[in-house]
Amino acid sequence: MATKHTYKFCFGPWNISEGGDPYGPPTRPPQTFDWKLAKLKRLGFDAMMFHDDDAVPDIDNKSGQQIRKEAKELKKRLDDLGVAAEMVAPRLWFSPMTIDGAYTSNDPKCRKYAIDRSLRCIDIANCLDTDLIVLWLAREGSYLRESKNGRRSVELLVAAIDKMLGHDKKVRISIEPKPNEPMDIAYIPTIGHALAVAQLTGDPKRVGCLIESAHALLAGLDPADEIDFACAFGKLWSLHLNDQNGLKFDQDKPFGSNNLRVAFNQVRALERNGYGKRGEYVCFDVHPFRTTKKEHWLDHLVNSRRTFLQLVRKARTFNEKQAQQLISDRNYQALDQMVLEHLMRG
Ligand code: GLO
Ligand code: MG
Repeated sequence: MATKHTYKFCFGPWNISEGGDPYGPPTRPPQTFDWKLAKLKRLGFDAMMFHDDDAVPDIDNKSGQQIRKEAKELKKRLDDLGVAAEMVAPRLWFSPMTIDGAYTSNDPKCRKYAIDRSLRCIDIANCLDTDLIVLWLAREGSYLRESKNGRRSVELLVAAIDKMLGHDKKVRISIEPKPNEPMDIAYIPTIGHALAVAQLTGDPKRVGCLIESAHALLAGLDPADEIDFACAFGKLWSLHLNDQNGLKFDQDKPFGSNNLRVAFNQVRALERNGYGKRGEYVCFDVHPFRTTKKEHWLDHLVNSRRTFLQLVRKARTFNEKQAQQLISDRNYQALDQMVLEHLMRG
């Protein structure tokens, strides 16, 4: 029987995007960070996730002292609004220093930049009172395999993570795998890869993972299986729910938008593993469609949360006893129909 607990929700400032894509300019005017923050609580969310430069803009041109000062000012604003900081992620894919990768760049100066910036990111997390750092390894891969050495890249990743673990004895690192985009092929495409890398670090207990539904789908995997796999290791520390229509660009559609059954199975996996009971958040890494009008700007977030909660209800009212009988009888045809009818019932 599913255990009952309430979930806490989160999104990041980049989830209120302006509609630009590689083929055309923004379709909505920019909104300020303050506007986004003010909306968060009102929409039923509890926390915000941050890139280091969402928290401290223009971070590369500021001293360590200035960065900590601005992060503390942000913390005060978050406290006043009753909003927590879920995690901080070093945005290692914008700078000219990370054109050829960050931790796995072929240029030692660029690798040093990436590590130094990650340590500043940990300082920001400290000021925001979160011990969670997320590493989406955006440019750790290659456009052509001959340009890098895969074995060395694993060693460089481990060395970079070890530097972070050494910088702060309490920090936890969550690796967010993705198989491609922006790279042709990435080095850490799945949760299995992320957790295997964790084992090579100096303190594997403090290295876990973050699952994004769309990234699992892009790797040809079922996100629910990725959730169960990570939870079997006690390593699912954050979650980016969204949806994806097959092997296309990373679409970041609203949760459940493309495949309700796959979404239902993710929620069932979260329920059976007690995700959220140790303070983990359900984050939606979703984007509004490019066509979205200004007045409907936040609907993808509201809808994702609403779908999630309805699927929690569906997971909790799923007739497990009947399902077990069908499983014992090996009547998977009836089980299939039972799931469909359960999802179609109002
Ligand atoms: C892109 C990623 C991205 C990360 C975010 C946090 O595909 O999902 O949105 O989650 O930058 O590091
Ligand atoms: Mg993500």
